[in-house]
Amino acid sequence: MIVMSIAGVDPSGGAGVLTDIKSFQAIGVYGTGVVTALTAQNPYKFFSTLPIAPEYIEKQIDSVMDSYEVKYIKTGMLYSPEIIKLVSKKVEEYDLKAVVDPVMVATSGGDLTKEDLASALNKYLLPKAILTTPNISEAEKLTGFEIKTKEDAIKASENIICNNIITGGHLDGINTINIDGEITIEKQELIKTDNLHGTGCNLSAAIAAYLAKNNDLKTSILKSLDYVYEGIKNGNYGTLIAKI
Ligand code: PXL
Repeated sequence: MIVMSIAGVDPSGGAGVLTDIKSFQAIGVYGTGVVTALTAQNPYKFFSTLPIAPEYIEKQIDSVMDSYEVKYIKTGMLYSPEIIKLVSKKVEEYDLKAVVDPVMVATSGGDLTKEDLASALNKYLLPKAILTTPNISEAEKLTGFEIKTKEDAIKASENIICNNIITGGHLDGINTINIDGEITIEKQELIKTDNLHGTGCNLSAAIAAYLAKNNDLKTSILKSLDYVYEGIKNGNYGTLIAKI
């Protein structure tokens, strides 16, 4: 079971490709990582971004695919519409099952995107994704709806163009799951902490890993919510305790 993260690098290891690989490892799948951008940051401060040329991202994907059989991937920070288009092309070319974390703004407020990415995600990548995992503000950007209540989240969820989970860290712990139009509300207790950097990355990585281990989509989502929750409870350092 080989999975791939296509995402940015956070050198402090809490978000992006580095933490995705830790989650893959914790759940028991072999992780590969394609880098879309370097960042200079730590959990508290974001300094800058250096995007990788789309042609070189393509080369990375091709070189992994040349020797490994990868079915499930997760995408994180894609930075620009050009990179989104490229990733969408490769998803189609290799028939990849993509869990898309529609990263737009870092928890620390950093520059993770060049411009408005919501329309490029909606146009190019989400139509080919098996799942997207927006938080509340990303779901608002994808749909144009304001989300203040559970009912708002359900309405937004029904207007995202692929299966989705709208995570509820900023909605009282109410996670809204929509698989093939069927809504499931999964409420989690909120943990008081200021260390949430990279939790979204770990959620989508875990879902790709559980899918690669032959869990169905709903089971993969529920196991991953549990995995990230346990990680946060334990200090969110690499979310190391996985129920395989
Ligand atoms: O959590 C969003 C995210 C994704 N990818 C990278 C990041 C962050 C947040 O900081 O740094 C590389």
